[in-house]
Amino acid sequence: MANKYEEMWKRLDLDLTAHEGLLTVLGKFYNDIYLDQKGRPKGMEYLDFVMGEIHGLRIREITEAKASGKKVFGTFCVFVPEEIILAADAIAIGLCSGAEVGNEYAERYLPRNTCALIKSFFGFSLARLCPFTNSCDLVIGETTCDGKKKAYEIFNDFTPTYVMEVPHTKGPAAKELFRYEVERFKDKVEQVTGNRITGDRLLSAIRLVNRRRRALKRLNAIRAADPAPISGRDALLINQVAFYDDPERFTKNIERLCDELEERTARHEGVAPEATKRILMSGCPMAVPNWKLPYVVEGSGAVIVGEESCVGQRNTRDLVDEDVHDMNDMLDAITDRYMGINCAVFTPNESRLRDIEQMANILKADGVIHYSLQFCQPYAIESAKIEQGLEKAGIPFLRLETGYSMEDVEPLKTRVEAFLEMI
Ligand code: BJ8
Repeated sequence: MANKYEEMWKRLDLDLTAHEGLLTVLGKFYNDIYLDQKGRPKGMEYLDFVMGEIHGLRIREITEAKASGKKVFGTFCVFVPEEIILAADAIAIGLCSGAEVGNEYAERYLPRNTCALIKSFFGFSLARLCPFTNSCDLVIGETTCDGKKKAYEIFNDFTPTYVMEVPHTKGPAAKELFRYEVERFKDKVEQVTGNRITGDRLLSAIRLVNRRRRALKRLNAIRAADPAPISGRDALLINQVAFYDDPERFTKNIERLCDELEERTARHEGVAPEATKRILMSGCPMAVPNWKLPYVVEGSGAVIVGEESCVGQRNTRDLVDEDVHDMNDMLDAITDRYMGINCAVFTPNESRLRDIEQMANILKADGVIHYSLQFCQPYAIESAKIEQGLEKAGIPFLRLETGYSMEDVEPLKTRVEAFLEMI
């Protein structure tokens, strides 16, 4: 029987056969990693539903919104201010992908030793498997790492791509540059949408995105409880879905889930017994469906209690100041908030170490596992400094490098088990 979304996928120019294969594999993967968990909170049913419909209902919503005149912007980095997109009554979607798909296409343009995240977004797009990219009116790139910024030049030949300049230092000149870029981005979004971004619209978008961040911060805070009320896999999934879902609906559902988790905590209930080894993950962002390491860590008997990552606390820690009076104030507040993100592309980036230490203490982590994607120089190189710093602070540390393939699951498991034993 034909899938009820087949016509829509055809119109989006997907390769239907390959796409069906992808959904089958992902469905099985999701079952094994997510649905087989014991004692999941009831509120995760919403996330299961969203994931089940991620290429279906969500794409239909986006298609209908486009038919009514809305524009869609795809992003790859948490440095792109979503508030500006929403203020122009447009849709913002995170496009990073976490699966080894379409590598043979990606490698026609990119060196083999390119990080998996970059290859993956090329692969998904060139293999005609990503309904999100194909729904975009404009993709927004950024000059963060060298790999991404050079890849966008090529990507622009397939999908219109606009690039924001993100500086690599955090001094006053860098901040001024980014403030200019925020304004240039606002002009671009207004031009593409044909909608003027007024102060009122921008302020409500700031409040909306802040509400979502507050809900995610609340979730992070609840995870300090022992026993842990939610698994790291589920918390990661929530952070991943935040990039795709309608922000208002998502926030309501996460607030409800947090109510449930707080009740669980009060009853001293958790997903793993009290005193289970608690791990803080830190490093490169994990995009859907990059669930390998959390699966390995939790499958080895530990529980993940936090993510120092852009799909995690780096994306939620700071809010945009809402005490603003005019457009200038708001653009300044957006600049301040975004320039506080501690991505490894910045130098120096000492505040990231402080963040990790603080998270490890608040969340009562027994150890930190640092994850870098193979060929990601910023995170792999920075991990040496993180190791030194955590050693000084007496926090056990394990450094792992991996890609999206499942071939190294066993060696990873061996290293994680040895680490858990040691702590
Ligand atoms: S703010 S972490 S989302 S750039 S893994 S593509 S860095 S080679 S993803 Fe990131 Fe923005 Fe920074 Fe966050 Fe390059 Fe490394 Fe690949 Fe990476």
